[in-house]
This record gives sequence, C-alpha cells and structure tokens, in this order.
Amino acid sequence: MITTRRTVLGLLAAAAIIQIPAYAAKALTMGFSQVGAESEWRTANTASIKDAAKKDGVNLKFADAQQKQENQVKAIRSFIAQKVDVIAFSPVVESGWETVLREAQAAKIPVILTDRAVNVTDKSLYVTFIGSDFVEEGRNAGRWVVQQAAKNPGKPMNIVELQGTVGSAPAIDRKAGFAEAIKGTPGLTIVRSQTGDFTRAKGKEVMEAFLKAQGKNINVLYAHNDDMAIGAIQAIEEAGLKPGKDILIVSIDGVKGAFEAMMAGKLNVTIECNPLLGPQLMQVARDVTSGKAVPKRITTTEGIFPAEVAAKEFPNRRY
Ligand code: GYE
Repeated sequence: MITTRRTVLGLLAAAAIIQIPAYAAKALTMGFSQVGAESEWRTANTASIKDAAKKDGVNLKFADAQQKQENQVKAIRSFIAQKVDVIAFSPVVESGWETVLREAQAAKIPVILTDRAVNVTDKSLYVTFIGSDFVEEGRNAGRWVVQQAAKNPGKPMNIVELQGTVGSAPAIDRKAGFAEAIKGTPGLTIVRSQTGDFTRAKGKEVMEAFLKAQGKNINVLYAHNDDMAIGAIQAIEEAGLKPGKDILIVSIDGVKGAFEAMMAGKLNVTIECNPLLGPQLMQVARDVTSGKAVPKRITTTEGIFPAEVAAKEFPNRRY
C-alpha cells in the first residue's frame, strides 16, 4: 500500500518535474509592427529583429505598416486578438496612440517601443522605449556645421534641410537638435526645410526643388537620414554641382551607402544611429514577461563618422 502510494507520488513528482521545464521553455510570442521598408536603416533594423527572434526562439509575428499609422493600429489590434505575450512596435508618428495602447493595456499585454517614441501623457501605456537619442543626433549634425562655419567666421552659409517623415519622432527631434546647435552662430541660416519622407526618391525630388528655388545659393545640406542625402546627391550632380564640395552634406544613420558616398567624396559626415536593436529587444521582452523591472528608457550609444575616417571604418560596418 505504502509502496503504491510512494510510486504514485513519485510519478506525480516526476510529472511535475517534466512539466516545469516544458512550461518554462514555452516560446514567447511577440507581435511586432514595423514602420515600413523606407530606408537602408529600416532594412537593417528589420533583419536584426527577425534574426534575434530566431536565435532566441521567440515566435515573431511581424507586420510591415508601409509607413501608415492606420496599418499599425490594425496590426496591434490583431496582436491583441491573437493574445500574444508581448507587443513591440516602432511608431511611424508620435501622436494618436492612446486608444489602441489602452486596448493593449486592458488586455494585459505589455508594449515595448523600439526606435521611435510616442507622445502620450500616460506613460504607463508602454513598459519601456529602446532607441537612440534623436535630439542629440540632430545636435551632432548641427555642431559639425558650426565647426565648418568656424573656418570662415561670419561668412554666410545657406542651409537646406531634408526632414524625415512628418510627425515622426526622428524628424521632430533631429530638426530641434540641429536648430539648437546652430543657434547663435552668425551666418548660418536654414533657407529651406521640407520633408523627403526618409526615402531616396523623395530626397532627390525635394532637393531638385531646392536647387531650382535657390540656384547656387546653397552651401550646406542637412538630411535627417542617409537615404535622402544619397537621393539628393544625385539631384546635385544632375544640376552640375559637386556634392560634398560645392554643397557640404551632413546626414544621419551611418549606413553602408553613406560610407560609400563618403569614400567617393560626395558626403561629408554621417551621424550614426544604430538599427541593430533586435537582441536588446528580445532580452527586454523576456525580462518584461517574466516580471523583471526594466528601465523606462534604454538609449543606444552611437558615433560620428566624418569622410576622413570612412575608408578605415567601412570594413567594420555591420549595416
Ligand atoms: O533614421 C531612417 C528611418 O526611425 C531612426 O527611420 C529611424 C529612422 C532612420 O527611415 O532612416
């Protein structure tokens, strides 16, 4: 009798032991809503997230929003309906997220922001935000222009600005950081500023319009990302001018295309913005879903690469 009871208990214990690791190893399901495929940066970011999910055994449900907020809202709602363990997304624009984030919160699904921020008063609507300091990137671009201006103090320098997607965190912040950094330097004026939606095609198109309107009176181009700068370089060449010489060019991201442009002498400097957020995102997702506390803001560290170091740095670039 006793033996039988022991055997039964033993079997129960063994079953429990088998159950525990099986439960702990249950794959985490993450719904991820991506902005789109608008730039080299984004391609690297998507690859990083997909690779990290695969390596980590995370069951990733990936949705591409094609730069449209309404698609992201739809994707998030579908993740909620599918009862995923965690939702992560890179919000195309900053505003208009309260309703859907409240729905996620009501369903008790934690939300992690990656890359871009949202503008909400209730910060409990997301757990954490992993990404770069875009204001600082803008300041770094501005500081570089101020350094160039210092070579000919007081000489007027007309700046044209290609902004990112209207209403997006990187466009808002990179504009603000740059304006702050050049403020107070005599001679520096932003003569035109318009969106190029973070794409090469739009960057080229808008630069053509700038050149038409300004003639040769453009000394500096500040592009909120490398892709727009690369598009603009084409427009500048087609207008018979030398990019990187007749017009100094500073842009942001640090993608391979920018390094190639710098090595060809057509781009002067790129301010790095790291897209390789995947591994960090998976780690944070595990922490969040296992009840560990995570910081509200996780900032990526990045560098500044002027054309002079491009050839040396190029082999080290991972995106
Ligand atoms: O700089 C740009 C992309 O949000 C940081 O989005 C990202 C930006 C990046 O399209 O190339």
